[in-house]
Amino acid sequence: MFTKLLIANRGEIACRVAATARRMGIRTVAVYSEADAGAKHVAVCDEAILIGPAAARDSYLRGQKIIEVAKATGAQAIHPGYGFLSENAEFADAVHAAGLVFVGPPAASMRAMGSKSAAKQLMESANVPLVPGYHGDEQDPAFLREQADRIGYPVLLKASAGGGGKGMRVVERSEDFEGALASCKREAISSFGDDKVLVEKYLIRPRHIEIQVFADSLGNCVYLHERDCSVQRRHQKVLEEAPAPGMPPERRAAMGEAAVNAARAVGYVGAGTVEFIANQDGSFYFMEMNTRLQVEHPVTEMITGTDLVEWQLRVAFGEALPKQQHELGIHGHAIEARVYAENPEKGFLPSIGTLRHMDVPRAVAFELGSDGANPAAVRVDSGVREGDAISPFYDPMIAKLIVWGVDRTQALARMSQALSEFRIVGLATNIAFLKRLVEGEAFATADLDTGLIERHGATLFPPATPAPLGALALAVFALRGDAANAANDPDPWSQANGWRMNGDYRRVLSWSDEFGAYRVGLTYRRAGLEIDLDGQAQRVERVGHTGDDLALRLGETAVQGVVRRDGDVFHVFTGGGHFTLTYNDPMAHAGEVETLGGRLTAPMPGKVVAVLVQAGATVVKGEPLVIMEAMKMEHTIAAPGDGVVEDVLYEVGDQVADGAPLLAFKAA
Ligand code: MV4
Repeated sequence: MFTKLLIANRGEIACRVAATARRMGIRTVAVYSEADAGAKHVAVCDEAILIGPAAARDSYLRGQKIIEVAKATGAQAIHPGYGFLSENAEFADAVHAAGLVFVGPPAASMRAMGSKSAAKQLMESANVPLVPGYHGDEQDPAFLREQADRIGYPVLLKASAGGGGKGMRVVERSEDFEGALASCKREAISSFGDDKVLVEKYLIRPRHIEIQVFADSLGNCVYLHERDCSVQRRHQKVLEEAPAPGMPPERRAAMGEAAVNAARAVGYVGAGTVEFIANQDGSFYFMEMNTRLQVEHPVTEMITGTDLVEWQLRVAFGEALPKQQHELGIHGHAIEARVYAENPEKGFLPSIGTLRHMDVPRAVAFELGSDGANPAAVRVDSGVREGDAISPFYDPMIAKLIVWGVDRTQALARMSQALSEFRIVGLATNIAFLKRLVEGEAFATADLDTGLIERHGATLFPPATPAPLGALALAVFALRGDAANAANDPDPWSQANGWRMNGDYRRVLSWSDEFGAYRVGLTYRRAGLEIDLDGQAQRVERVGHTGDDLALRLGETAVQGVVRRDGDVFHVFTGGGHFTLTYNDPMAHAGEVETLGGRLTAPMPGKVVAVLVQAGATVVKGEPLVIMEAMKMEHTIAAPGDGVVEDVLYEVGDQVADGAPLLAFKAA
């Protein structure tokens, strides 16, 4: 086996490959750009070499430089991950020419699958089912229109050199054909430099079902079953799962064998994915083959109890496949969600920023797989850590969240729970969107097709709602740090029961968000705390906390959640939602307090409603000392600096005149 592997990638896939290499006792070499100097993948590898500036074309796409680094560090093999150079035949050739091993398929297989129409012609001869259509070299418009009439409308025009949905046109009627063809050719020539077009029967509400295949260099080739990747947005996968809901075993075998035929037809070696498009009735057709390991490979690993990167390394080293077809059963169900730094409410714009806070879901106890494999029930593959910035130079993926369940129902429940535990502060994410997707009727009932997200836009992008009282209550308790140390903190201020030295008193705290200000009234009674907002009042008390979770009882309702403070911004995660509340801290105006020779005087006539310190207390700048009520407002008299309160001159309930000295204070 190799002793040293260079990983020619970054982010989560580089970390993921490094994890397997380490487990196999293979040393790893990372390459990184200037923007990634402090990145996680650099930290997890044994060595790391800078290969250029931030831009991918000056770093991760510099094949020759990468090969030089491999040779200089004594790496025997290069793993390309996915994206970047992973499907670059010239790079694969150059790696071989340098006497190194490219962990992936032969360059010839990449080239064979590179052109859509060439691939389809090859598949036809390999008995792989194709969508009824024409993908030959004849491009005469009248001829192509005859083909479309023969196929039957609606038909789909596709640029042969196209991909990812670019350069496609749906034609509903024969009379529209030649106009659409001309438009499709214009786009193809400008986008791909090749205006060759193919015509296909247009599938309505299709599903995207792909088969993981694996071939070794000794002639063995197996399929590791299917993944349903229908939940996409603009040809970007969002959720993936294995196995595909509702897949009958005989169809699974037929698709698997077709995929193996496709792989054999191009002399494939290594991990590959054959993508099919399927009708709702299950009929399936070859779409394309991806000659690399895919982002969504973990769902396959979880249901088959395999490590596909280990398979890649063993096969690249010349070993036989670790398992044969009959040893590859399906155990349970796995779902993957791609967590991105993007803002669904703003058209999924990437959200650049720093992960000021990142809670990842706790891995649930292992479950025994059918063959003794232990798929971790919750897995997070991530290339970033709390405190990292999401770089604007690359794909804004934060992590892949993968869950396993004994069946789809359990996997769904675990995904929903795991997404609730995935809390990020510092930039916008798609987590709430993913949660709405997973919990939505369509996905939950496996009513899947590639148009799901588009069709359910209204429920997936609900208008933002004002913070509920429960969220504000959680923020109030977090303000006091109740979640942390109320039990043993003598400071009367921090007691959540709010009881004060004498009598009830009420104060108002103010938060705001895009909906405006929330003036939250807190009335401290001997019986406990009452919270009110817009006239709605409820008793509230803390009933405990587990870890970071605060648990409150609001009236008769249980409220649970986590609050993460980022300065004056309170991020309240509760009920599956995330509310961003900015605290309007009256202390912010502490400077308005007059101090005469160390005495702190009343800024106006009023009533003392709280005395928070006793004579002799050592205090720090800004610490609340006395609260006065005047003109229906509350005024907190704060320590003007670090020092000692030498004397407290009034009690709760006392009326004080404007300018009256309230405390004797001695600055430190
Ligand atoms: C299709 C199709 C319907 N009918 N072909 C999109 C890009 C490429 N993967 C092929 N694609 C499609 N080809 C026929 N004959 C619908 C799509 C399609 C799609 C396919 C898979 C996953 C997501 C998709 C999103 C939109 C359209």
